[in-house]
Amino acid sequence: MEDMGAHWEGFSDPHSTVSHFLVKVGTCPGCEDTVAEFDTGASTDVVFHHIMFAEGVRYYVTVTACNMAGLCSSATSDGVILDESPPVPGSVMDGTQDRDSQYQASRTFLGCKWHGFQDTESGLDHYEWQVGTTPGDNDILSSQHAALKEVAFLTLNESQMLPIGNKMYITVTAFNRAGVFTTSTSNGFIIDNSAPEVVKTPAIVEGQGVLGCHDADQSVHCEGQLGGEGRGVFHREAVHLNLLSSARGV
Ligand SMILES: [Ca+2]
Ligand SMILES: [Ca+2]
Repeated sequence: MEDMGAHWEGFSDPHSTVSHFLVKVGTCPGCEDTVAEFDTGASTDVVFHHIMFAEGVRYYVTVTACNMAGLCSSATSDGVILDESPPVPGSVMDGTQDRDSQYQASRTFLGCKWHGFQDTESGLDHYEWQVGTTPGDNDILSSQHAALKEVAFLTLNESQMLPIGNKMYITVTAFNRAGVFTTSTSNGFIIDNSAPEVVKTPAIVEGQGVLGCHDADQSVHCEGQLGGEGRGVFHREAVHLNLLSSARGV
């Protein structure tokens, strides 16, 4: 960063007019270790050319106003940090569970979680998130402001129902305090609101049906001798519940 400007106002003297201003820049309030104090005349704007301001360092501008009588008073800015580098990208998960989801049943819920964005120079200011049918797009949900929490969600109304079978991607943009941003996109999710299909309805005949079920990878795996017609293997919870109901004669 080579150029930085400063502007000031509000200096007044009830007894005589301000004759000139003195300006200096430093890395602490009132310091001049970056730009030695110089006279700007009556100008209340100044641009520092060809000064190598370092990233991530807070610079303070001190302005001193002097009147005709040679009396001066000073004021120092609260500082400015230069940051030209975007935040480090993070990773975005579809859905608000602890793990990224690939499928979602609801057509009116949009949500995501993210982590890993950071900016060591100026820090993060806020996030924005959007949803599209291609990575980085926003044709499903336009950009929404998100505070410095690593989760965002909203409920759509019935007229905005999410499409079935189209992969959708969530993009999160992290802004640093200098307004420089970086984006990361999820690997996508698909709406699947249909129940699993039962290819062959299991039948339990008294004395012949045996069912054993166990949990495998969040889906339930049932296996057994069904109605004397051979072994069947069924996946997914809905089938599992139906099978158990049948097995218990409910
Ligand atoms: Ca930065
Ligand atoms: Ca996903």
